[in-house]
Amino acid sequence: MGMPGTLISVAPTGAETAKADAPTLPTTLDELLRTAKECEAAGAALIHVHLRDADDASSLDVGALTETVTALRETTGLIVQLSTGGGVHDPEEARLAVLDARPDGASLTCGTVNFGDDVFMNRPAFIAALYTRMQERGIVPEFECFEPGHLATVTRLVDAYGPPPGGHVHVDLVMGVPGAMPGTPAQLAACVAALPDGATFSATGVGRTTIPVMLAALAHGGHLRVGMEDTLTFAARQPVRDNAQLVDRAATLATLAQRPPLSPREARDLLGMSAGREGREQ
Ligand code: KMH
Ligand code: ZN
Repeated sequence: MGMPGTLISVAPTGAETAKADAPTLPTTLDELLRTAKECEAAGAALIHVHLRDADDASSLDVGALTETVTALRETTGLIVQLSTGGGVHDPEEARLAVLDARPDGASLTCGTVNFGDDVFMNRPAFIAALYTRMQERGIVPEFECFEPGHLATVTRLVDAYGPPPGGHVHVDLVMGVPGAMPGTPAQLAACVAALPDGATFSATGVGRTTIPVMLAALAHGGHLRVGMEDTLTFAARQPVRDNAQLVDRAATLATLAQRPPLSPREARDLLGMSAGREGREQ
C-alpha cells in the first residue's frame, strides 16, 4: 500500500481577527461560499466554520449556522465542520446548540487553555456533554488539543463514553497559541507519541509557527489545517492574500512529500464519515 494522502482542512475565518485588520477574511455567507469553492479547487477537503454577526463578532446563531451548512453542501463537496469553540466569551449553552445545525463534523476542544490575554474555558462536564451530544446526533468530533494534557482527555472520553460516530479518532493539534503549547517540531513529536492507538492527526501552527508545524506534521504522517483563522502573514512582511493561497501552499508541500491532497470523498473514508450522518445517529 502506498503512502496515504493528506487531509487539508481550511479554517478560513475564526473568531478573533477583525475584518478591518484582514479585509479578505470571509465574514459574510457570500464570502464564505466563494472562499470554500476556491479552497476546494486548491486542495481542501474540509472546512472549519465560524460565523460572524453584523458587528463582526462571533455568532453561534443556529439559524444562520443551519443556512450555512446547507449552502456549503449545495455549492461544494467539502466536509462541513462547525466550530463549537466559538469565541472565548461564547456561553456553553450556545456552543452546545451549534450541534442543532447538523453538520458533518464539529470541533471539540479537550481542555481549558490560556488564549492570549484570555482563557478559553472548557470544563470536563461540558466537554463530555458536547461529546455525548455528538454521539447521539452522528456528528463526527475533531478533538482539538491546544496543550499536551488535552490528549489525555481524548483517551478518557473514549474510554468513558465509547468511540465517536464512525469509530475513528481524529485529533487536531492547535499549536503556537500565545499562552499554550509551542509550535515546534519537538512538541509535535511529543504529541504524536501521546495519540491514542489508531488515531490520526492534523496540525496547525498559529502565526509564524505555521511552516515548521506543517513540515513536522507531514514528516510524522499527519494531516494539515491551514487558514486565516490561524495565519495572517504568508511570509515576512507579506500579509496572506486569501485562504486559497494558504491551501495552495499546503497542497504543494503535501504533494512534494508524496502525500497529495485527499479528495473530500477520500477524507470522509479517513474520518469514518462514509456512512453519512443519518447512518451514524444513535
Ligand atoms: N476561537 C477559539 C477561542 C474551535 O473552533 O473549536 C476557539 C476555537 C476552537 O477556535
Ligand atoms: Zn476554530
